[in-house]
Amino acid sequence: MERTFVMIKPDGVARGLTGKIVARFEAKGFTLVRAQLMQVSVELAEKHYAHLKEKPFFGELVDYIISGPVFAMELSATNAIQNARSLIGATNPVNAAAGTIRGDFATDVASNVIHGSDSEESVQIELTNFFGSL
Ligand code: DAT
Ligand code: MG
Repeated sequence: MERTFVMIKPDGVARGLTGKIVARFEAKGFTLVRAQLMQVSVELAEKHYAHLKEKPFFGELVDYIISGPVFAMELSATNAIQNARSLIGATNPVNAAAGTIRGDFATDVASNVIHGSDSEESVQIELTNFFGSL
């Protein structure tokens, strides 16, 4: 079993999509290990998106992720990282296939409803950043 970090972003929580999204992961075969509804601080947001610091949309991205509570999750499954990315869909909802979370619930890359870690290294960093422990 592998674990991954997934976060429903503020627009997903505000639109009442949390239950539907968690159900999709459970239906696929993921186990929910830990979860918390939490407010992201500016410091955590800047750390989480540090790799995008030079992008023109960085400020907007930080403002968005702190705009309301997020639902942070640790999920476990076989090939959890890749399976979660497949369920989530392409970064830009325009390119996200129907049946994926972004394909079904989002239209705009700047508010694309959900985050999923992209590597074992980012899982470790993100679980630590969001839950305070591995
Ligand atoms: P992903 O979330 O699919 O891993 P990423 O790590 O490249 O994608 O980018 C993180 C987030 O940054 C992404 O979910 C939405 C935002 N983002 C990426 N490209 C963007 C763009 N061109 N304009 C606005 N926001 C963007
Ligand atoms: Mg990413």
